[in-house]
Amino acid sequence: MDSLSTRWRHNILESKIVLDERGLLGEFTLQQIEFKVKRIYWVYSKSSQKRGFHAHKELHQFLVVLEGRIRIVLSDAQCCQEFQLAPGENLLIHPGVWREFVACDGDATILVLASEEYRESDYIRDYDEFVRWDNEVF
Ligand code: T46
Repeated sequence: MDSLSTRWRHNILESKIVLDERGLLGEFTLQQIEFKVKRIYWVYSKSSQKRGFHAHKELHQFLVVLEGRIRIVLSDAQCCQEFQLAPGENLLIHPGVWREFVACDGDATILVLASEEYRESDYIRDYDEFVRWDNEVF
């Protein structure tokens, strides 16, 4: 399990964004990501629809906003931190934090690079269970 300080090292890593009259091109390199990527998935989120409401026990993620804007709140049993992300602003999320996110200002699409394959047993989807787990592990 990661230490307390590692859990809260949620860096925002910027992508290169090239804008012209045709639209937008974004770029990031895998060197920006500090774990080996085993899975890539994407989420299309309708405006104002809340998603997340879970924590991961082991999973590291690199979240890339492709389109739209999202507001994401990361928390442990004691405190929380809010981020507003638009294309070009990518968020590194470490295990052990509860996350809730919502597309604001219209729909949004995010791409997620993940350190592990999908495993439902890595999720804690009940907040009270998360608080108990948080108190035991950290
Ligand atoms: C996260 C945020 C940012 C799969 O079958 N395979 C997958 O790779 C994933 C990620 C999910 N699923 C299934 C599990 C659920 O039955 O897809 C369904 C929707 O997943 P969930 O409700 O967890 O979706 P979000 O948007 O709340 O959360 C997702 C990720 O699950 C999670 O890891 O951090 O995006």
